[in-house]
Amino acid sequence: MKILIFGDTHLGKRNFKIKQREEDFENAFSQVINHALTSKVEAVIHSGDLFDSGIPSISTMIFCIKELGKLKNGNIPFFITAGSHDVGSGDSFLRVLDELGLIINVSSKKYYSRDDDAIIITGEKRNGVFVCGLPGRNNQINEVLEIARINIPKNCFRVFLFHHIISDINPLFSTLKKSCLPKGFDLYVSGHWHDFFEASYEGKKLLYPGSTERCDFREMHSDSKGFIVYDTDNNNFSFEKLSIRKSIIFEINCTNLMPDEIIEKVRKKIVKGNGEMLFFVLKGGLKGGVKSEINLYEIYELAAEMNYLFCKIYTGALENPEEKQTIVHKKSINEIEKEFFKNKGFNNKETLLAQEIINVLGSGKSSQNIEEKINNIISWLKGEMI
Ligand SMILES: [Mn+2]
Repeated sequence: MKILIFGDTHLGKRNFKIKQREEDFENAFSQVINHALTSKVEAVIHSGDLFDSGIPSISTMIFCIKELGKLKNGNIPFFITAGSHDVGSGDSFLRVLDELGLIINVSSKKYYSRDDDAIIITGEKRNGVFVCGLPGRNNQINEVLEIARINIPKNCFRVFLFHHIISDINPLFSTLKKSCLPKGFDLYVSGHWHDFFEASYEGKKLLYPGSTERCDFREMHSDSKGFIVYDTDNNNFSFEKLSIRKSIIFEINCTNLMPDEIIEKVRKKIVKGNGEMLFFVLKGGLKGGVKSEINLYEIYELAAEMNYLFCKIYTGALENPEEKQTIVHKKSINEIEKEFFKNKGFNNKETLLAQEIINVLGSGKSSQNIEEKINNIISWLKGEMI
């Protein structure tokens, strides 16, 4: 049995504000759906961030409904968990797709219930594949998993689906302790991390398919966007690369150059293109003049003439001559927050209160701790502010 796994498709994203980039994201999505249909997989699993926003544009909705309709006609179930981008402040378009029978959103409320101190998680089984999991937006995820109870069915292939970063990938961005994951599944699948990543858990594979297109400049360096085809008979998989628009990045050392010389150096790099995205990262310290003298518009025009989709020049790492002596003072988050609220016109007391609220809302600590802090805020409000 074959299962196709992909995620972080971010449909509707207008990368660099260019219409063609929105189409590129759709194109990548269609390639995956076509592969699912032609290679006759038993199920498709999407690891979240189907859309770039909870309420996508009408044209994005129509595109998605048409594509998912093809899978439905082919009797291929589409399992998904809501990613961090799929959820709007109110409702999400995933609910519409769910009601239309186009997707099985295993992070819908109906799959969670309480039983005394436990949270019961259920899922769905189609074509011999059982999927259950967790939604992407939940900063209490480790606590939820500690009290979660799952009745894992037998005689089927069992997948646990989520949208969180485990510390194997990056301890700094990690939101889920791998050891908290439930045991007894045949495969673990997650999204949120936009590169392919393979780990293992309890002797089973834990896979991140990565995103299907490059979502921002940081991803422009990556040349392996794709999806996973998992074979349940031998527990092996292949990573299938997608055919996506090329991006070209040049780092230009501008040390001891004048603005005119930099423009010349950049222009020489712009040979005939074929719809690629072109990036220049300028580095080093100018010999004279200032970086605002570099006419970016002139270069952008040349890139358009030479048939690039678009061109962008980053000058953030380029130093004006007088800046070389500047000592960079690293600010703490606390200082940055204070400055932010000061600029908003907050007084000292209001700033302290705002920081305390950020502290409470952003904290993933135990509910007892939060209760204590909220009580502190309330008594503060009573005594100080009113
Ligand atoms: Mn994402």
